[in-house]
Formats: sequence, structure tokens, C-alpha cells
Amino acid sequence: MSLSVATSTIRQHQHPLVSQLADGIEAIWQQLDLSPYYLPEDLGYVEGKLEGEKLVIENRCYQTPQFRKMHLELAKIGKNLDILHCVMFPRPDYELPIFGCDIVSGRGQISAAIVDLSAATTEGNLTSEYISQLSQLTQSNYSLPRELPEWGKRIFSEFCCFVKPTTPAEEQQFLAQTQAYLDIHVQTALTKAPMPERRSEFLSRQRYYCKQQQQNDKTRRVLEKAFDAQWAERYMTTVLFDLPEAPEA
Ligand code: BLA
Repeated sequence: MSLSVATSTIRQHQHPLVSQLADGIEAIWQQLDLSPYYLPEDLGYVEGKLEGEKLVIENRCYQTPQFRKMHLELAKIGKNLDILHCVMFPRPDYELPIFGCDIVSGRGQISAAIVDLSAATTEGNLTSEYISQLSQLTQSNYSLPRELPEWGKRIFSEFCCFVKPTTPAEEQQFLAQTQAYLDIHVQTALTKAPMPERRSEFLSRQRYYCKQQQQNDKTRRVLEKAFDAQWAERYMTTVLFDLPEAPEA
């Protein structure tokens, strides 16, 4: 295992959908009042080796009055595997869903593209303002929808889009759909006031979301091969899906 710190950017060497979406996410984030969010110091930029190929991970992380942690991660493994991972965790006294998105591209072909706004409430329902705005978007159809793994079924909403895009047109459709979800989310978040009395409810839901995501063995396997099991565990639980503080008893 080798780790090093550098400032280079891998974005221009990634699948075009990955770099376009990364640019799009950051452009929309500019509408928020961003401050930096500091990841554990050695985990901001990391390099490892996967089956002899170099793995590079680049993280950008912010916070705002509404969001505890807005994380955009780009990873490149050798010449073949490109990954975009993005999660926005609301501050736990806001009734806001968790925005999540993942793109996995192997040998120039995207195998998985997923985006969702996942509910903040115990029952797992989005609020009516989200439901009505998301329902008004033009219906997107893809020729290869994918089935959610078991761990995802209880956290993702009915608006979750999980597909393998098969053409450049479908890739652009996924880009547009993801940006539309994010636009709705940022605009809605800006109108919200905190609800401290429901904090423990929102906190437990975020913890449940993280626990479920930590069960994604496909992510874990890539990280274990490139680093080792202990490193993968630490990365998944402190960088990708860190649990917010436990709810007060
Ligand atoms: C799938 N995620 C995957 C796959 C890989 C990764 C290799 C399998 C691709 C495939 O099934 O075609 C790998 N993803 C990574 C790695 C990182 C990453 C290494 O983010 C980071 C370093 N995953 C998320 C988020 C969501 C998510 C935020 O990080 C959703 C909001 C979902 N990824 C997700 C799902 C699958 C996946 C649902 C499919 C899992 C399966 O089919 O079992």
C-alpha cells in the first residue's frame, strides 16, 4: 500500500459523462453558501494499487448552513475504471432528503449510473414538495434499467434512477436528470428552516442510510483490492458514509 498527497486533477482523463457531471454538480453547488469541510487529512487525495494498476481518488468536500457534508469524489483505477461518487448529507435538524449519485464506468462503457433523493423521515417518504417537483420532470426512459441490490431497496425513493446507459443520448439524459434532481434539491433547501425538535428522527434515518450503503460489497471490493480490508473499512465509514453523531437518548 502506498499513499501520497498531490494536487493534480484526474477529471480531464475520465469518461466524458463523469467529468461533465462533476462540472455540473459543482456549478449547481455554487448557488449555496459553501465553506470547506475537512476530511481526515490523509484521505483527501490518495493513491493505491489495484492488480498492478494505479488507483487515484480525488475528493472535494464542502458544507453550508443546510448541509453537513457535500462530498464529490472522482476515482480512476488504471486506464479502465472511472468512478464518480457524490453525496449531500443535510444537517440533521433539516427535513431534507439525502442526494446521492454514483457512476461506474469500465473500459469506456458505463455499467452503473444511479441518482436519488432519499427520504429523511423514519417512514422513508419524501415530503410533498419534493414529490410534486420530481413528478413534474419529463419522464426519463432508459433501455437498460437495473435492479437495486437488497441493501438499497429500503433507502432509495420511488424516484431513484438506476440504469446502464447504452447510448450517448442516454448518457446525456442521465446527466440532465441528475442535474434536474440537484437543482430542485438546492432550490428547496434554500427555503428551509431547521426543525430541532425532529433532529433525532432525521439523525437515525441518516445513520440507517449510511449503514445500508456500507453494505455495498462492490465498492468495498475495489477498495480492498487497491489498499487492504482495514483501509477499505476506514474509508467507507469515515469518508464515504460516516455516521453522524448518535441521536440523544
Ligand atoms: C455499484 N460501485 C458499484 C460498482 C462499483 C462501485 C465497482 C459495481 C458496478 C456495477 O454494478 O456495474 C465502486 N463506487 C465504487 C467505488 C466508490 C464508489 C470504489 O462510489 C468510491 C470510491 N454508491 C454510492 C452512492 C450510491 C451508490 C452514493 O457511493 C447511490 C446513491 C450506489 N453503486 C451503487 C449501487 C450499485 C453500485 C446501487 C450497484 C450495486 C449492486 O448491483 O450490487
